[in-house]
Amino acid sequence: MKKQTLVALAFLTLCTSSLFAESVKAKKKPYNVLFIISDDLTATALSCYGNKVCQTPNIDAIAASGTRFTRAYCQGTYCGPSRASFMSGYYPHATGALGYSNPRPQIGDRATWSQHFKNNGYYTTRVSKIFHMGVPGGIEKGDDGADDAASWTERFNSKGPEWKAPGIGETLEGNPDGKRPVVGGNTFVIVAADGDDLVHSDGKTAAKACELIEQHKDETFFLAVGFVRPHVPFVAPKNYFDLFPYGEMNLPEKIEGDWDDVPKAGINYKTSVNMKMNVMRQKKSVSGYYASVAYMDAQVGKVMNALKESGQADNTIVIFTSDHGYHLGEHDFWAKVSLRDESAAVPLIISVPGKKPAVCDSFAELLDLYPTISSLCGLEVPSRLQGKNLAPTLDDPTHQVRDAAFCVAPMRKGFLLREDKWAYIQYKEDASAGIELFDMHSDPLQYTNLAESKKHQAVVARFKKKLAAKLEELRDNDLKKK
Ligand SMILES: [Ca+2]
Repeated sequence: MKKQTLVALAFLTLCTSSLFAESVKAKKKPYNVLFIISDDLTATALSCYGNKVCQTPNIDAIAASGTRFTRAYCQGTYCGPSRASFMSGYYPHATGALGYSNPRPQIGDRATWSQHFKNNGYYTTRVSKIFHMGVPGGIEKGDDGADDAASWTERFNSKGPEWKAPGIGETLEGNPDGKRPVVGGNTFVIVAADGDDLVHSDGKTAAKACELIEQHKDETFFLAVGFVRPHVPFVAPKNYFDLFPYGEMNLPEKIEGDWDDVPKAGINYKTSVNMKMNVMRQKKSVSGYYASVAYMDAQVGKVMNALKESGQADNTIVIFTSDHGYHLGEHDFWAKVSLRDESAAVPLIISVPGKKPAVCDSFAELLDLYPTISSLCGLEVPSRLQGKNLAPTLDDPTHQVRDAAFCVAPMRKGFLLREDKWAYIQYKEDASAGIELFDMHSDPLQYTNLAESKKHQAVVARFKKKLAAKLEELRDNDLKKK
């Protein structure tokens, strides 16, 4: 064969193979989605958000490969309204889903977030808690809770023993003389449990998620994995408790007269006082919470490992978040519901293959997940959705999506507008149950309420108007046309 012919043949082969590569690229299957959500997890408990005691290497690894949002907020500060909101794509006061039911009656046949993916050919499944489920009650039963069947191709629950798990247990709440036995319900209880990770709900959830990834790796999947820790009861295998001896736990600084300038509605529903927890029990609460976080983080690691082994990591968008935050003794507040930053802010990491890791300070809302992930996967973004598309922040972390985050605490008829400089909290739509205003530049831990200060009345007036306009805007939506 002549040299020229050989060169021509080589050139032709090169062209065909690159054409082939192009066509494979064009036909490449759409991104899978792996959505991991923890329950009652405050960002402040994660090492990638600066916690020095509680180490969360597996969540940190997702943050190291994705965009970590430093100012992400939930839309409702407890399970029911928060989950109904980001799954439906509407604010709690748009659907009226303010309690523990799923939003289906309010949204009619409109597709929820996962249902939108299902309608677009995705194998769509959830393991454990995505819509509201009672913890520990619903987990002990292993039932569907307030789940929405139409949102999934398949769904799986992870029954667990919760507070009944054998081990060393103690009730911390309402137990000043130490005589109260370990109890169920939404109560501060710790159990350093016998046995391994698989005894508990989250261990089973991780195992099922790993199995599903392997089974469905050749399809396009939307897999939602809901861990129930660190929601109370703080139950985890004993080895996780050994990492956090309670005597070594530090409590947030306590300031004399901290509650004096706060309206009654602003004192959280669980406090060191009404829970009758002395400093020892407060430290045991922090230790139990961290043990639960470390246990949950280890389960996240198992799922991420299965994704890697499936060969799908390069084609899967991973999201890690929580349904709301949590107090661990700041202002002597505990748990959720409060509209302070510890409770209203959430950890949020979005990792998209091929995009540079980054930290983004734009205000983000969990409500943004539905439009953002739909857009990243090339699906239509329904114009009726009330969230914003965060995708531009993943290419340019300095991009600002909104000037304020909005969050509610229906149990307290409370509203939060969180701007860069100000956190404005109002109780009742007419503000008759009080207002809190914090200067987040000079007082980031929110110790001084400026709502009554003469100097700040113009700021308060501006926020009153802004809140009324926000409520009006979000209530003016397509849900009226049933
Ligand atoms: Ca929750």
